[in-house]
Amino acid sequence: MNWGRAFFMSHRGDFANLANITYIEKLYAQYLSDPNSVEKSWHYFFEGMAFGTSLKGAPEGVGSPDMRIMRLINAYRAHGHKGAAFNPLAMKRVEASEVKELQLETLGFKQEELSKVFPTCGFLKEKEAPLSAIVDALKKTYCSTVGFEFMGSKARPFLQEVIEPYFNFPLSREEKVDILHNLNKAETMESFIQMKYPGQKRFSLEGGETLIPMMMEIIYEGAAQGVEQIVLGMAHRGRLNVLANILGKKYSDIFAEFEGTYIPATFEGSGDVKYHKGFSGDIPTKEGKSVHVTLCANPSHLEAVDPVVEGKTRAKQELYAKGKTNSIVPVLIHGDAAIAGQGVVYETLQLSKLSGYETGGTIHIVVNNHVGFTASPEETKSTRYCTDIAKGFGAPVFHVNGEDPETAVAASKLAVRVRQQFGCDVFLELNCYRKYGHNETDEPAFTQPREYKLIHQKENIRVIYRNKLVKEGILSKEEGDKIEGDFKGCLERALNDKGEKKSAEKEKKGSLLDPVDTRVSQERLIELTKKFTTVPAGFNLNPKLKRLLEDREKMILSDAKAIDWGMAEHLAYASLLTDKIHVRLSGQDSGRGTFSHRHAALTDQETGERYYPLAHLSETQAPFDVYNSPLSEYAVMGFEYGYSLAYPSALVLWEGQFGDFANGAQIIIDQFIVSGEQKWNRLSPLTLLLPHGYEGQGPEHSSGRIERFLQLAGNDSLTICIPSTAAQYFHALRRQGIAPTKKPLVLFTPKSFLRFPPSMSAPEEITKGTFQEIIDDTLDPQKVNRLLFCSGKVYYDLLENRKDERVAIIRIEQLYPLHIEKLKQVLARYSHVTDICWVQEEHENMGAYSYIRPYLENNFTEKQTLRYVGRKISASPAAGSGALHKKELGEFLKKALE
Ligand SMILES: Cc1ncc(C[n+]2csc(CCOP(=O)(O)OP(=O)(O)O)c2C)c(N)n1
Repeated sequence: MNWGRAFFMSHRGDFANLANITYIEKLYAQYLSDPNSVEKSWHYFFEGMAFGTSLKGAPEGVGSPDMRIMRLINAYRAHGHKGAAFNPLAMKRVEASEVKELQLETLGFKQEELSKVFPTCGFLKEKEAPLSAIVDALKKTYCSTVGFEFMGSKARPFLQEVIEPYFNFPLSREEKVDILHNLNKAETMESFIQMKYPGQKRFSLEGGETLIPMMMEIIYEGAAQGVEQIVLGMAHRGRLNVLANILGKKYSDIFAEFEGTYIPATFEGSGDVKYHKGFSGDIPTKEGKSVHVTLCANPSHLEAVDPVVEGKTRAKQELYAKGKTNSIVPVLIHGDAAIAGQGVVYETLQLSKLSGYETGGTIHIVVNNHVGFTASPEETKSTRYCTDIAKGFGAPVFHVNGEDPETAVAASKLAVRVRQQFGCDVFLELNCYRKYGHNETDEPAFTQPREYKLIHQKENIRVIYRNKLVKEGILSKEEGDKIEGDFKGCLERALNDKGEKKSAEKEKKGSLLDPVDTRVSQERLIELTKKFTTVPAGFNLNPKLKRLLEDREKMILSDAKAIDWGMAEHLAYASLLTDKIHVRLSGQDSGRGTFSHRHAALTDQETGERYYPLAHLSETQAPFDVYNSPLSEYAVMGFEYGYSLAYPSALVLWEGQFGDFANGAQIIIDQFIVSGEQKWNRLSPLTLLLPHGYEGQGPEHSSGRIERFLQLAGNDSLTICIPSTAAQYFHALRRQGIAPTKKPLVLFTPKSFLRFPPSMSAPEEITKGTFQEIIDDTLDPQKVNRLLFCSGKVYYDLLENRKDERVAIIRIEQLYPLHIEKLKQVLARYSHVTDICWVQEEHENMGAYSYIRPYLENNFTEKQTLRYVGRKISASPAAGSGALHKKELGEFLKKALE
């Protein structure tokens, strides 16, 4: 029986009558000669069939010769990497013959058939060849020093074309000598620092020096394929090497940082350790082009920089390449333990194909030294490879051997071509080792004795490669020695240069308390409102939204306090956009708004198409982008932070669904947004919109954790506001868009009172007002005998329950930086009042209380004291039951007002 026919009969029995089978077999023959000649669905069907049979094994000797060979070829395509020799630390090489899926018996062949002639199905030039020759060629192709995984990739036909038979990008003599130069630089720089600064941490690249020629190839091949800029993210290991030998940071500057007397003098911040710093350089290529490479500063927190790199790349693509992705490419260098363990890697990859976040594919290099600090691979991952996450995204993976730099370089060239041609992510896993411990003073043999016995016996990669070139006659031994000698001389000279000190470039930075004129005339706002409340003819608007737009149109004309928060936000964005300020807002459900208040994306009720009214204000306006993000905080906030760094003139906003969820991105907040300026002199104007307010919705829908942000703030590193009216929201947004001082802004925004009439504003407050850091009461101060200071929603609870006109309520709308002068002015008006409370709805150990207390007390008269009124200390942010929430509220309001 024809085995292929049996397969169809058993697997597709429902439609497989004989006529069908003849037809399918014809198609199959056509597919075998040219996989692209059959219709796509058949293409996938045949692929799946061959793959499926290779997985489950095939009955011996069954099937047409073509089909049997295709099964064999596909088995190598899918499983060849399991028999490839890319791990220089393998205690024993796994041969292809030991891999079950590649064994002849599994694939339905008998050993006796090895000498039998079979069709080669296009794998070899020859139409036919003995089975042994085909198997040999397959082994050379798929089980050499590079392991390929690409079965789920759209680049598969292209890759097969390039790889089969024998993956081989011939390198010129010049390219080979270049590889040696790069290995030499990589190794010599490390050993030089080790000699001159023994015992200092540098997170040496030794054992993984092949990274440097691979990176160079990505730059060179990138330039040849139209790349003009690379945005690079990497962790500690090998970073100094990349800074010097790729980006061209002066060796003397690097050495200077090793000196015990080194104090950073280039800006006023507190700085960072040398292996976290960013840098950028223009790298000339052989064709006379130049590639600008930017290495992003990053914290110790591994992989946290990934989404930042993506956001930065996206912003650059929009700014400099009209949104095209081919000339600006993100490259991420990972460690094996980090890529396998850190969830942000997954979150970042999840962004890779989404229209609001895609960057045309990232080139990933995983420096797999088979150890994470002291942990062995079997302790750090459940998957076969540390790169297995790539498969879920259809990204090809090339596993290369650091001891075969030529193939690693060739695979890097291939990775660039795949990225440029298919716009997808691609992974290069550089299998290597770590010559020393986690840092240079660590003893690695405590935990990896067997590996380190092997590592100590190893010849340096540079020496292995130099000997290879000498053996091949490409280089004489003397030429090899000269390359080493020359470079050492260069390092010695740099060591003597390092004394030069850079003088501090003290930029004059504005204050966050400088007033900013955020007013917009009513005529202009009316004009803009007409635009964003109109949809194109024929657009099927939901009737409720039709009413909402009509209401918005009326709000701006009304004399009453009719402008709600959704409208105020629209007015702020519309005015900024027509001032040519790009607005980008992203977060879960940001288009409509979690609380159905925004509706910046309207959906046609018939076609499902989206219309963005704010993108249709004028021909010359700046772009308006609002994106519903995937359900991630960490990566999306990181992305927006990166975007804002590269596009500081834009108003970039990340919105939490509830402020409570922002702590999923705590690393981005702590390590980048708040401290980035102090550590790296990097200013980000990112805005975080964090819905906050106690409304009885339980512990995870109440608090954006004001206390955390206040504790993090210092050095005027950010602004923290909690506006209580729609107009204040408008002014805060506009101020952030146009203020010359570009710093992050954390805006605690309301939820239920998005539509709460007392918090709405009259047009006048928008057209004539400005952001008020502190809002005093309007009572006659002389009659006041109690002062209640507060922030946020509790103001309205106090107002509603106030019976006594002698109790003044003062709102602190900007918590950081606190406007001390204004605070003093307010206190001066009530200097006779001794009963002063801080009232908050948050628990005593949360909210702004601990932060604000000293600021208030330091400005009190001797007779004045501060009383805390609010919820008691608690480990949980809010009560789970609505009734308990109300009871607590009632109790503390009573204390404040009675
Ligand atoms: C998020 C995070 N957790 C823990 C650490 C501490 N740490 C620093 S390096 C390291 C091991 C990293 O291993 P790997 O990713 O394989 O890179 P390698 O150091 O081997 O190059 C750990 C756990 C860290 N820096 N970041």
